[in-house]
Amino acid sequence: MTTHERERGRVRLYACGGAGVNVGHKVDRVAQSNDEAFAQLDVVYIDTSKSNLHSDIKAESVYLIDGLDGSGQVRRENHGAISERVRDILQTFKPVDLNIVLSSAGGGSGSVIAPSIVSELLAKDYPTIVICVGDDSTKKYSENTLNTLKSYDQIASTVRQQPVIMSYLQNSADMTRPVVDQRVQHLVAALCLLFSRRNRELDSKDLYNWLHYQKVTSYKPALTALTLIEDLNATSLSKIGNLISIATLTMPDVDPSLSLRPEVQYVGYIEGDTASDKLNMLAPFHYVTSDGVFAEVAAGLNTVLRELEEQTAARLNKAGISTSADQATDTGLVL
Ligand SMILES: Nc1nc2c(ncn2[C@@H]2O[C@H](COP(=O)(O)OP(=O)(O)OP(=O)(O)O)[C@@H](O)[C@H]2O)c(=O)[nH]1
Ligand SMILES: [Mg+2]
Repeated sequence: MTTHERERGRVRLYACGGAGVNVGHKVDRVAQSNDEAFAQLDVVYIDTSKSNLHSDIKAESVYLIDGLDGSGQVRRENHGAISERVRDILQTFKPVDLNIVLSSAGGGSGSVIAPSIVSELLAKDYPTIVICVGDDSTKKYSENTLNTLKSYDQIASTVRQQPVIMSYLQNSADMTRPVVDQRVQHLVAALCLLFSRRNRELDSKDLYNWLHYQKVTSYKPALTALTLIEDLNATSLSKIGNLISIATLTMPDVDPSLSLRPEVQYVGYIEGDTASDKLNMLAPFHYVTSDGVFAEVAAGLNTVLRELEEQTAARLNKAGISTSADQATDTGLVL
């Protein structure tokens, strides 16, 4: 390393709960950890059960909350045991330059572990990004997804008063699990490029303020959408709301400016096109935080839940098959 060369950036992915472990493992396998253009990525796994762990995951990368075996989709079930361990989890797996916290929002474990970790990371002011996979295919998944998003909203606006920057993806017939998984892998790689410390003119403090936008813009800390956009045009913007802060990676000969003026933009120059080739993205590309997305997601989930409630209310109770003439023994046998 010459005196001008900066130390390579580090990214840690906290993969929480079943979906976190599954997708984190995929990210781990394709991690560009030997490529100097990317930050060094390290995936750690945190769950209440062993059932999603793969045999090639190293024991030292795993934190199992002992004595439990899943939460059975009930978020309240292990909340106490989980919150007791959060500090120990962060002692075991110390935060680095960027901390990405990944889980489903629909299960009972990852959806509690991940926001608990995020709350603690933000309390200590560590750069943090959440990747959250929602689901509205059952009542329980919808309820859990909504409450998980509400948890992040509370953490951001009230409890920590720090933005929770989240990339939200929802499993569905149109966006199947493998497609979601692929998108997560791509985003993690793109974030490793952004936090590599190899981009000219982009300092750690720039990235810190990109995430802590309340320090440089008129926006207040909130649950905030993160979107990776190659071609920032009117169509891509209509879905994500108002732009808050933008980090852009480009090449020395490609102008990074936008057709509209954001409140703040941080630009870094990647050297050579190998990195953007690997990501299959054309420079300039933008990491955009914006104030849209979650109001619509919450409205969608509320609609699903309301429809299911109406169905429940309209349901006729099926009569049992026993009649008052039937006599059961102490253990319930009708003879
Ligand atoms: N995209 C994607 N979604 C997954 C994957 N595995 C599980 N899910 C989704 O995650 C949700 C279920 O949550 P899990 O993460 O398995 O639950 P958990 O956090 O382990 O919690 P419990 O098992 O209830 O203790 C559902 O919406 C699943 O569709 C995966 O590999 N990829
Ligand atoms: Mg599980």
